[in-house]
Amino acid sequence: MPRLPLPRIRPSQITAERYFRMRRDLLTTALGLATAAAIPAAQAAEALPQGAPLVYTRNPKYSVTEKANSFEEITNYNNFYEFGTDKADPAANAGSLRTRPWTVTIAGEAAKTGKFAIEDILSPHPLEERIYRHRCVEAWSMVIPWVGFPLADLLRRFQPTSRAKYVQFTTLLDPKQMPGQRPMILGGAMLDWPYVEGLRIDEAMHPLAFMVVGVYGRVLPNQNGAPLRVHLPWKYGFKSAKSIVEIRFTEHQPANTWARSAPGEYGFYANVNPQVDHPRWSQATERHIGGGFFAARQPTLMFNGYADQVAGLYQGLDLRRYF
Ligand SMILES: Nc1nc2c(c(=O)[nH]1)N[C@H]1C(S)=C(S)[C@@H](COP(=O)(O)O)O[C@H]1N2
Ligand SMILES: [Mo]
Repeated sequence: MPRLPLPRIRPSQITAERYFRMRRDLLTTALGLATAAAIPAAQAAEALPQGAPLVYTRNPKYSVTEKANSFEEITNYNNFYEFGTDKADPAANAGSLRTRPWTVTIAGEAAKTGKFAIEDILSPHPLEERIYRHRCVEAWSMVIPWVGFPLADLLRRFQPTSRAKYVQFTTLLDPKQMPGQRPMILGGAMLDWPYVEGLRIDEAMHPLAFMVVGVYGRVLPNQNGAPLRVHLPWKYGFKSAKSIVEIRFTEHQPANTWARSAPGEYGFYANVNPQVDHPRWSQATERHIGGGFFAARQPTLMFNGYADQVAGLYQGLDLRRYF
């Protein structure tokens, strides 16, 4: 039986203040924690080159058994409008994104807020691999072996207050590094930058909500959202913000970029739902990337196949209205 790499320390068991003052090795000895599966110090602290191997444990409980897409497919067919609107643009243009040094601001309705080095964001979290379905609103899909850790474990460390009803994620804003953010080129005028996304706090705390730092056991390539992106496997891909620089706890539903650009087409919830069509195309089926151009489309599953796990989050919610 593979051991589940669940955190052996709850963030609530240590005060965040103590945590942030301590070096990760100090933390290890002072609290006697096993860090076998946590990101080794060198792993977290250095400017990890893309493709560097990560230490992780596979998590079968949260993995599908379908065959994963190839590394080439996962890293060459992307949506990351900051680097262009064509599926091949992010692989061609994202290489120059600098992912170290990198800071993440924690803001809003939480006891612990501030600006943190990515090393401090990552170091307490043991990494696990989860094979997740990934369904884009444009009706294509993949199966991806991500490496990361539960989003809930990260959020709890900052002690959200009772007013924290939502979480907003913000992507880096840097037109120098992100050509798609410059007006007039690569469709840069299309969206409001920076890219923002949001979740209800109970969605963000759901055990499936995953903070991703790698794929196929290696540091995430920039085009997939390095150094830090979320993945919500039961939602359309656009909910999963890439290259995150801010996480904000809010009392009110935060804006999200695609809904802002076309509110009739993209909603806040964006749960994968074969019964609710996009106004311009059906969501009943999807094209599996790698299946070949003439391969039969496959049926799209309610909540992307995760209904058993997430349907309870939406009891009593009209999914046609809250699409
Ligand atoms: N910052 C940012 N995040 C983003 C996007 C984007 O354009 N910018 N595209 C979204 C969409 S539409 C999808 S389908 C997924 C694609 O993730 P992948 O390229 O790793 O498959 O990223 C999402 N996150
Ligand atoms: Mo998407």
